Amino acid sequence: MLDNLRNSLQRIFSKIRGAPYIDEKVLDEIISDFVNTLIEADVNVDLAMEIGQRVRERVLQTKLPEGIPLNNLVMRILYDELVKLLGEKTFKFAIKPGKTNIVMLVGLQGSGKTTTAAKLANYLKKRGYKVGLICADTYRPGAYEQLKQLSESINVPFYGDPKGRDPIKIVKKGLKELKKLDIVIIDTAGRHKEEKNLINEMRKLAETIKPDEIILVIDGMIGQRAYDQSKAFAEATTIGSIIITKLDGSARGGGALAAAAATKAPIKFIGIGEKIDDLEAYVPQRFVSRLLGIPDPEFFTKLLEEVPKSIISGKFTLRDLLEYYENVANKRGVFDKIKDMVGIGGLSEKMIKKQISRQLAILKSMTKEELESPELLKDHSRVERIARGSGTSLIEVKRLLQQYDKMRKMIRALMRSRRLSKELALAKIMSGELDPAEIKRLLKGAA
Ligand SMILES: Nc1nc2c(ncn2[C@@H]2O[C@H](COP(=O)(O)OP(=O)(O)OP(=O)(O)O)[C@@H](O)[C@H]2O)c(=O)[nH]1
Ligand SMILES: [Mg+2]
Repeated sequence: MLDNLRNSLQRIFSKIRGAPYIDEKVLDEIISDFVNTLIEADVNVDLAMEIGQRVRERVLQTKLPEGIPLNNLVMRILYDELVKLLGEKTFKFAIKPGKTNIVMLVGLQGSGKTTTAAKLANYLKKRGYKVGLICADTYRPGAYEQLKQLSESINVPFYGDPKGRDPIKIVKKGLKELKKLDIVIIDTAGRHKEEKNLINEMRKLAETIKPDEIILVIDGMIGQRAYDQSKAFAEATTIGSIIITKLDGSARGGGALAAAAATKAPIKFIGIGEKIDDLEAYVPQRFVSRLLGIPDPEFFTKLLEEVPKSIISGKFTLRDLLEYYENVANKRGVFDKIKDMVGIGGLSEKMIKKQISRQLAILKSMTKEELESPELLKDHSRVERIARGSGTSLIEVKRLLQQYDKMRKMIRALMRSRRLSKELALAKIMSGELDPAEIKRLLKGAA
């Protein structure tokens, strides 16, 4: 669905996630990509630019919570703006109990009314309602047959009169026949010599039948023209809600959704394919999350949450490193992964083990206080004592301290940005899962 829009947005988001740092130049690149992506999806150009401008202001003006990388803020703001653009509010399709709810579908020729009528009937039937369909389209040859067949395929009652000419009469008769049902969906004509006649017929039908809900069906392929179209229909009758169809194929679907949302009309469903099951309730937050390739909207709402104190207050000490070496690094298979971290890439397992045993010796030569408070090791005489005591060299001790410092920064950054405990953060670093760009970003963020 909306392949172009989705691909471009996902490319932008992985760029944001992977960026080692975001300065104004990078931010402007991201925003310009974002704006172009919206315009390509047929979002109104002025609106797209306005959104770009607002993103920029919001990023620069929002105070970043402690320990949260700027990347998160940019992702969050883009997500928010997309949700705002595409609807924000979720409108439920309400069915009044104890009566036959009459739902009338209207829309221009070929917008997908007949298909959608059957999809909606199927959707509601699956949720336990007794649903029926009425064909009130007396213009389109074959309209009767089309809906009749669809009704049979989903096994719901159907009424129509292939010879009838008056839609009002047909609907009245149909409603009598189907009066025991919870919901009756009326499919109307889209084909008329003049659009004015279509609107007139629709208005008359609505005044006589008094449907509980009139749904405007809009073809997603018309893009931002959806704005004028829904306005025109809304002026003629009370449009209760909107269904946008063909979002599966359309390159302009994003524009159509945005345009419909801009009229403040409630978009309740979207059509995402030709098959009977290709209709879904429209929830903007969920829709945007899926567009961005992260199906869980919670991811975005949590991006700026401050990390619980209990997690980030944990301090990574030399004792933690000692314990890690003692517990984990002695196991087989870990050596390959940790050799980059301890700066001994290219060595055989035997050599690595030897290196680690030397590092262990260094750590074991430290006092309890030194293991807990590495700042004590700024004192050169302590470093000398440790080198002598462990049978290693000054250089080796200093190198270990450097490595420790790097790990400490990365762990702190990981604890804050990913809410990992100290142990998990260390395991992540040692597992070699982090790529160089991410390591650079963590070190920079922690500096
Ligand atoms: N890909 C795709 N095609 C759709 C969707 N909804 C409808 N269609 C197709 O659009 C075409 C027109 O659909 P109809 O349901 O006949 O449209 P209509 O509004 O009833 O047309 P008229 O009765 O002539 O006004 C058909 O080929 C449908 O299969 C959708 O969500 N995705
Ligand atoms: Mg039709």
